[in-house]
Amino acid sequence: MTVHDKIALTADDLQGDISRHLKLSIGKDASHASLHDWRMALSLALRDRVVEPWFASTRKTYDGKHKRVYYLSMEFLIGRLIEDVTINLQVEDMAVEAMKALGQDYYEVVKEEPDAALGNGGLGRLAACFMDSLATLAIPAYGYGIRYEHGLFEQHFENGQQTETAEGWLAQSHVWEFERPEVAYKIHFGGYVSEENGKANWNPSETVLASAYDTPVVGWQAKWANTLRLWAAKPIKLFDLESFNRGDYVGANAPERLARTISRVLYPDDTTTEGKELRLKQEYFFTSASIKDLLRRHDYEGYDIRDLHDHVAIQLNDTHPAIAGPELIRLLVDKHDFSFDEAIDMARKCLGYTNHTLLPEALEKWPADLFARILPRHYRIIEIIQDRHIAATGSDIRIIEHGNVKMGELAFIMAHSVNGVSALHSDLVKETVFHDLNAAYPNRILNQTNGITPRRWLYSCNPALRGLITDTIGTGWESDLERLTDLNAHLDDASFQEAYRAAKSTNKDRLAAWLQERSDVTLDTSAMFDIQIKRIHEYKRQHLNILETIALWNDIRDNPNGNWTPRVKIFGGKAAPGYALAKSIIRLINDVAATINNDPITREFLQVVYPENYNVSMAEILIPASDLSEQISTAGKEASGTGNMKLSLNGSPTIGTLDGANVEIREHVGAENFFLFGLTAAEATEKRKDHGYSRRAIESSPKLSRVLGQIAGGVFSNGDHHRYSDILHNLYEHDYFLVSCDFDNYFAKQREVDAVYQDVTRWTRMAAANTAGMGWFSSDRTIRGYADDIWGAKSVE
Ligand code: GPV
Repeated sequence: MTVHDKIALTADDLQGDISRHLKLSIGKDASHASLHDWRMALSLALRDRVVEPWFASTRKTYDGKHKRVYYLSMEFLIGRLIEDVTINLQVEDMAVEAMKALGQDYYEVVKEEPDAALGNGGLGRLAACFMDSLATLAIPAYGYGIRYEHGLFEQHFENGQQTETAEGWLAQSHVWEFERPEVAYKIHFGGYVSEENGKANWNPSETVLASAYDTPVVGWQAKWANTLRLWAAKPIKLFDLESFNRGDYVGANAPERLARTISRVLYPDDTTTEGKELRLKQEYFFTSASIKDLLRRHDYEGYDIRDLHDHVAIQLNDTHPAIAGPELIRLLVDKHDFSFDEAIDMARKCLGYTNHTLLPEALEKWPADLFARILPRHYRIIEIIQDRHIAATGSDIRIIEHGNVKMGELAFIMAHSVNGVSALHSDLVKETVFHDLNAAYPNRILNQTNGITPRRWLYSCNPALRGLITDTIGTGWESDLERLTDLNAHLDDASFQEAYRAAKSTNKDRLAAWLQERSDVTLDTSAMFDIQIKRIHEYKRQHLNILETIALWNDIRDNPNGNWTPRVKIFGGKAAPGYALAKSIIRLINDVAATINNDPITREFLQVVYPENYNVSMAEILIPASDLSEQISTAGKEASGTGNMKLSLNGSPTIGTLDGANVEIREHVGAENFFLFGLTAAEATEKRKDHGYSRRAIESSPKLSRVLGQIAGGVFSNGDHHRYSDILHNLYEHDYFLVSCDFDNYFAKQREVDAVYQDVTRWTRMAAANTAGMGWFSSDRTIRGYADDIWGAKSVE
């Protein structure tokens, strides 16, 4: 049976469904329909086809009494959904045909869909890839998160500087979701705890309603579909009639405004935390609703609460939902008569925790007084967890320390399994942040190297390469990505190489056309496209990249008749609105771009572009067009990276450090197909002990000294000598991220890249070897690892 039989669909059916939805669901006549109306109608017609597999999956889970996975995440960075669904249902051709018959261009309609940007970066996108793989592997699962009214802010550049405006994806109706008004839980905050007959009783001072919205997530070829359940905060009382009658019309709306605030906006911080009360409320809000929901389902199915761990695996995506431990214990003790020991034991059997960073500023902690004020019962429970932990292990690690509640320690102690996200990162987790807890709980820490879904990050975003792969090795790789190694037999085949180059050049043309239309920028598509796309952060070192760009510009100017390899340096990424140094780096990149792009001497060799508002949809255009992937974080600081995987898979070799998953990427694609530079994590740690290292490194590098002198001299800032004093001061006086120490090595490696790029055969082989070697990085492999090692969950069928 093909997927089309399964969902009973032909292009005619689809066309009929679209027309019917346009008329009956949207209320528009074809002659008056806008692009937006067509998109709604198309989406609804596609959604109809997801519902059957969705119901069937739910039925099978109930009938087979299968264990369910609950993935709790503050972020799901989904992007657009139409293509996701047409790809997984394998109806792209049909959709194109049906829309054409209706006088519409499918691809124009697709472009009209706003990104669901309920996440900041890698952590949120990982959750989205995991949802795709869970459905593809037919593992019964729910994603639980927050239905933010405003996702990640929109980024604009004004005179090169980032400004932010609110994003409004929900200003129009979100057709993929189903509202579930009957699924709602009261979530409490504040108040005090009293005791009655030895039972604790929480008397909260504030209550909001968590109301469910479900989006089906269909897997490859509609084999299975799971649910993404997002919670919206609503008032328990819609409207204060008393205030209204008094003539206080603003006050009458207060209950609604207050409640709604909780799910209003995604915190735009990435790998830093903001100790804000509202953030803690968001975390508890969605975690409590999710735990209550899974307990209700367990009860509804008639299972004994004492068997919860046989039916439920809860994964905490970072510490943001770490309150799940105390919340589950609270419900078991206060509502189900468990003893504390029994409840702690049960919660631990259900919980797994994934750590995504070693950066100290990202390890969540809450002022104890704030925490105790918002969640008084949980605060008490955490004290009890801490006491039992100390009594059982003799460890002197505390959860509450120096007036803070430390969420990393809480998550670690409450989980039966703690994992890092790359081999190197997991080792460092054991050696550093959780050194002592690892000793107290040996074997609790394990590794699950991140992955990416090949459906979105190859099949959907790169039709040119998709076609070549299928022509070369046949189908099946889409859900068995390690089959890409079959490409290895063709790497030296001239016709394969030519086709591989043709695919890349199609993608570069597509990017060039997109940029021309969007920003009126013209790209030289024969130049190397050198891409760094990710959040702007000191440890990711976009400044290393732009400093190297300036040094190259100098060299070209000094010798304009040299044998230069033309390059386009492309940057993409947002800075947290409050992160001043990251914003300075953005401005510097834009300033340097303005100077270099207007230089007639270097113009044919070097161009810098930085399209504003990088997001998932932009990544889908940039990644397939990339020739060189910049993964240049300070070794030991990038937990994994996932953009590194997307770029390499799409035939873009990496220039990078031995950091995060770069280490494993290099092993899989072969060291000869990876441009390695820089200090190792161990060397970086040593270097930092070497007082005055940055000034010495700068002074011993003529190229870097010259570049920093130019910046200080105002070459890129219209003579303003102070515009970049923050960056300069940082580099000379401190440079924790070792930009100065890695600079010369990086510059030299870039010149090696230039030379190899001129050898077209060698370069093509390298790029294709990257594609061939990356199969292991499918998130299907990652999810199998979690299912086997952490969840004890199985594929159905
Ligand atoms: I903590 N990550 C993120 O995107 N946001 C965060 O708040 C935190 C971590 C990222 C890491 O920086 C990446 O190295 C990693 O690949 C990604 O999480 C997914 O694990």
